[in-house]
Amino acid sequence: MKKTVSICLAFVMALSVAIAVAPELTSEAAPADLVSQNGQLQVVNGQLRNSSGQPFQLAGISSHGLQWFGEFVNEDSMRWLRDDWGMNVFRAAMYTAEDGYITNPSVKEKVKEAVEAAIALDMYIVIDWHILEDNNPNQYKEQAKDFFREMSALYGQYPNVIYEIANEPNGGVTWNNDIKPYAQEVIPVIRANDPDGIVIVGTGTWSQDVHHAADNPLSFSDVMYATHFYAGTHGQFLRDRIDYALNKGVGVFVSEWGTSAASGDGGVYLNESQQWIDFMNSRNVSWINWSLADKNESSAALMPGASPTGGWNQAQLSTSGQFVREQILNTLNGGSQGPVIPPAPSGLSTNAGDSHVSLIWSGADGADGYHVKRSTWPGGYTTIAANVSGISYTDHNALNGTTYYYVVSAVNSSGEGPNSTQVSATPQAGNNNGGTSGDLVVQYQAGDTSATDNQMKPQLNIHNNGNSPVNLADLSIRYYFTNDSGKAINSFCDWAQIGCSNITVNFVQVAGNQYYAEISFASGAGSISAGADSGQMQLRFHYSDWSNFNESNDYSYNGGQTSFADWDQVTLYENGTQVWGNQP
Ligand code: IDC
Repeated sequence: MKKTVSICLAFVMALSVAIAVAPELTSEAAPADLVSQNGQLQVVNGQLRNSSGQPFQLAGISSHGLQWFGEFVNEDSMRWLRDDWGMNVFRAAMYTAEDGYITNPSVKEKVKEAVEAAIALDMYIVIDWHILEDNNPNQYKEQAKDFFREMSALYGQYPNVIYEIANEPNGGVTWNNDIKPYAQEVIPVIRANDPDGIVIVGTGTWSQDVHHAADNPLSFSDVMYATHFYAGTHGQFLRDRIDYALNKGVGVFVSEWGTSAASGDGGVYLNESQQWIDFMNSRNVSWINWSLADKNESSAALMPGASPTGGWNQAQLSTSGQFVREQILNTLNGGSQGPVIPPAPSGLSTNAGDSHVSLIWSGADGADGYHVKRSTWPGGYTTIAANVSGISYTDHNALNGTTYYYVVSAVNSSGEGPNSTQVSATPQAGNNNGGTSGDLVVQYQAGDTSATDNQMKPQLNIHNNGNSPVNLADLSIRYYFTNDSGKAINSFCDWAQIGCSNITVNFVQVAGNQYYAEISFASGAGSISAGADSGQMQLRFHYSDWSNFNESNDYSYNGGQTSFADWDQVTLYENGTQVWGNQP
């Protein structure tokens, strides 16, 4: 009887927690830059503004050709892009030619899926009529009119939708002779269903001739003109054309750009891309990167084989993808709005010791720290440690024989994210040999902060949070890096408290240029007592010809960490079982 009552009470309390939390979740799902806050966008004096007339910027990514890489376009991937990349617009690129809509009309279903996902996710969505090989938009003008008639009829009432009616006219097609007349026929079709939706019109020479449109603009309101650039190919001349158009009060939208050369490959050209982004952001010009695909070309944001539904870690993003994600976060969330609230930490696990419970979890993107919460029943948690800076915690305030329930949340300056999945543990007297997972922590500092000199200097320490000693000979550490030039590498140990002669470093090739240094210990290294440290190990790696490394793309390198702190981008193994860190 008593048991039933307490379960009921727990259930009621859990329910009331859920009810109390619900409104907060709703407001979290609507950060300041999404549709519910900004409504129907408008163009005023060439500037994109929200429904209340404030200047407004969109930043996001485009699909690759939906006929080839449509699998990456779905509500899950778009939710991830919204929450982890902080983006507020997605572009569905529906090729007309090259097995696209003209010969394969079913690709339209993907466009609908993307639009409906964007509506559900409170994001803006560009419907892109992706002409390319078919250089003149008039070639399939009737199909374009039918398509946009249907899209605007279906979705015109939603402020989420933006129409891009001609991706990139090219091949001698001019604004005055071809593109403007085409737009004058297609836009009224859209306007019949959606009187105020934003329309982006491509310009000549693969959407580089925005100056021609600026000299002879359309008379419709809420129209913008496309400029597309690829950072390895297009530079100042094209920025000058954008300024020319903006100075004439004509709206410019960079609805496609790449970090690569114009082929979609080569580079990547991150310095040039940064210059472009600084330029666009300083002028409040909206931009969309090419492309969300795992194709083996440098402009693709994902590494080959990446999941089609999001959840990508850094290693699953290409150099371009990592850069673009950062840029979107900086552009939309770096200002007064602050960073996005971090997601729930994943992978929380416990290890029950004697009068203590050790916890370890995986870092959440964007987190500055973690709150550890506990309860003696599954709900109603109390915070037992706030703003923990690492990804582990040992609860020393635990009674043997009591079952404790734990969750962890991530926090940053914008607020606290949701709780992780709950885990439980019951400490027991004499419980010292149930494995040390969660008790051991690897700490790291960068011994030199130059990512491009001829040495890597990882400095490491193993801390034992448990209450029994751990044999160093049972442990090994992996430090992950890219061997960019593929040359032979030598290692040195400059100093180690346990004695350099007790440390062995082996370099292991995982795949391609992906390597790790495996650091293992001789029996002479001894053990780490409960609560104690291995002490510093100061390592140094260099190429046998002393040429320079590029550490900036090394998973385990963190040039910003110049004093010892927990570091989960190295992994630790005890008798072959991983007990710390996240593999790349
Ligand atoms: C490229 C793709 C590439 C594909 C090619 C042909 O990246 O994989 O094989 O199209 O369809 C554009 C176009 C865009 C191009 C991109 C890179 O809008 O479709 O994608 N690009 O070449 N304009 C300038 C560059």
